[in-house]
Amino acid sequence: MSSDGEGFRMLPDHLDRTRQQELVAMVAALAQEAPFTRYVMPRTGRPFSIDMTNAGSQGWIADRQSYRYSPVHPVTGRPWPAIPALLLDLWRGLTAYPHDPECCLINHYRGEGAKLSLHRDEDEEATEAPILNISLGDTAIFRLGGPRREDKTRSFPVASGTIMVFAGPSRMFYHGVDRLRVGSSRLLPDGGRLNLTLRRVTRPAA
Ligand SMILES: O=C(O)CCC(=O)C(=O)O
Repeated sequence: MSSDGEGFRMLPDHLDRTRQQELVAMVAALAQEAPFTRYVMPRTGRPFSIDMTNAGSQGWIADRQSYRYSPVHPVTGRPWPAIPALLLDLWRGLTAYPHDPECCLINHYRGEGAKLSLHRDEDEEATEAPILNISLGDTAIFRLGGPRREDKTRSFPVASGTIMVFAGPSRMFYHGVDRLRVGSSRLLPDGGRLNLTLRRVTRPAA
């Protein structure tokens, strides 16, 4: 495990191969209920280079209007499937946060050209809650900065089975994915990478 004193923890190999396979199968089942969608960015309408879906009472969506949370899938209009117990157990075991997450955003990086530009997760009310990040499949070159966009950034590889926790100050740090090391893992039947982030969206009642 590595920890940077700013609330960021990285746990390589936290998930063994069997657990990773279990999570991949779980995502496939969730995607039957809530299909992966290619969102577009507000205003420009430019498509993301990755596909997304969600589990939970809240799902993160993007369209020409805004980035926001929605209780229903933007295409099917149905509520998102529940967050599986396995993921809730990871959250409860690895974060000290006393309330469950409400969203599991699932990103599918299919291969070459798939990336996520530097951004902060700031559409949640409960920004005091950590974010738990799970990587499956191809290694990502992850970029982590500081609280301001202009802060210095560093990049490092994040392999399948790694969990990262962004708590404390690091919760609001800029971050993104530069690219994949395409073909570095055989976990996903068609290659690529899945990333799951567990998020608390609403602020729990006092
Ligand atoms: O794919 C990743 O590891 C980063 C995901 C992320 O930053 C996000 O979903 O906001």
